[in-house]
Amino acid sequence: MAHADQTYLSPASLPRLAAGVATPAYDRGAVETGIVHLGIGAFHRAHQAVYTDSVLASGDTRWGILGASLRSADTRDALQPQGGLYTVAVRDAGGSSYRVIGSIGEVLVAPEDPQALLDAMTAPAVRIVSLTITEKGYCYSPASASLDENHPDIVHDLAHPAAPRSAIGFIVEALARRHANGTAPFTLLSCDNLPANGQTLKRVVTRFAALRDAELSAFIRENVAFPSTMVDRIVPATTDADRDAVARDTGLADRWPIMTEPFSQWVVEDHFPFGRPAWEKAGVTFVADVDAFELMKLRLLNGSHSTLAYLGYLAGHETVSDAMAGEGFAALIEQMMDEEITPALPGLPGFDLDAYKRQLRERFRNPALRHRTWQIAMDGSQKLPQRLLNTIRVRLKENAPFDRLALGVAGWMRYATGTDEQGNPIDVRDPLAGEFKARTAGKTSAPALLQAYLGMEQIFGSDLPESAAFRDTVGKALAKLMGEGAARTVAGF
Ligand code: CS2
Repeated sequence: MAHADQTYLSPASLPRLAAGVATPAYDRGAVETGIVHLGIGAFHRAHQAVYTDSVLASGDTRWGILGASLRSADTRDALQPQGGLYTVAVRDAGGSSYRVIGSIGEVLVAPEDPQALLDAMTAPAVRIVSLTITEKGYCYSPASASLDENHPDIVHDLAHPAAPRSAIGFIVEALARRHANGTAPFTLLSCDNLPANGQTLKRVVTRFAALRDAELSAFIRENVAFPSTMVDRIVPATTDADRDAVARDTGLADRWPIMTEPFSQWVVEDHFPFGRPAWEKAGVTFVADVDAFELMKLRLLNGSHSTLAYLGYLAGHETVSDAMAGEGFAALIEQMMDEEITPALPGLPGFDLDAYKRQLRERFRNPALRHRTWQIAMDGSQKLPQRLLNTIRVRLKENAPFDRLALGVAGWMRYATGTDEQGNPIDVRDPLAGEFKARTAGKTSAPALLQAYLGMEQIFGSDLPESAAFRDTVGKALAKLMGEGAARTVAGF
């Protein structure tokens, strides 16, 4: 932790930063709020806020970000005393470099004052509402990606539209108010790791709106743009040791600095009828259709990440780079990428996929990141379909083998039982954790466990449980994992 006598980062203390730390090269006082961002967590602060900081520095000050947390006050409490400023530490084996970001102004905590967030979202100068609310924030069923109308927040927001809890409730109420006032709508920019994230957001938003008012839903369908995006940057949770390192290296303490890697990528569909920042100046790629990029990233990066997380955790590896160094892991991931995922991807003409995959494995090996397997293991129920199961569906259709993908799925099944290979409890964080517990209680054999999980249609749909090839392949992997343990299974694969 920072010491009491340390000076904290703030607009007034900026001149005391160590030489070499980049700072906002623009007048923050002149910045207008053009973007409201829902879900102002570490990923947003390492990614979209950094690109936007560069646009502000290029002289276009219309695109300041107002951030909102939909749950906890942590980020606001950390950033407010710093005037919104925070440090981004970029780390790899060669060391760390630092940059102070100034694109975020105010941060609101939605549950404290939903009205204040709705006011911000109805301001005419706001042209974009962006989101990093994680998979579960979409209040949908992961297998079908359609609105879960029984979700408690959705039920609440339909009953109390003027005081919403969910991102979907805030978006629809803000659009309704803008429509009623004659203010043009905003563009909705999903930056979460979902396939066709713009289309998915449109589906849940218009469905929710239809449950309120058919005319409103039709208005949104016809007038609101939902460009899809592919976002990529690895951002491990910040630790107290990280805070100490930032204070030591930059000369100023930061209540919540962000740790990340040198790599960053953002591919966006260029559909912003009400204007957008010139993010291309900051390295963003604008395309007509992002699907192929998104599937490539979700299946190769996130599919491998989740596989490393479950099997790595079970084998006793604390971080992704530790897991990559474990016997058999790097080979498993490489073969999974080359033999099982690549043939199931749509083509990306002119794109060097081999270089992309090599770079991914290098990124996983980054020894300076300390990205915990436990962190990536969170919310598996929401991640499995787009990361592993959809690839398996393609392989099944082609009668092609998918043993490594199946081992990843089996790793999740074993992990989600909540007990590790030494009999110690696992802290399983997942909106469906209670259901895993209830379904798997007392089941000790692989076939019984498999049967218990396959009953969860919101994860597996109805097609996979009916596929004999799926049941056999995942069942075999699970039996091996339970018999030999993860380390030996991976080493011998
Ligand atoms: C990770 C992602 O935690 C996770 O589930 O797989 O956050 C991953 O680090 C990012 O998608 C990288 O862009």
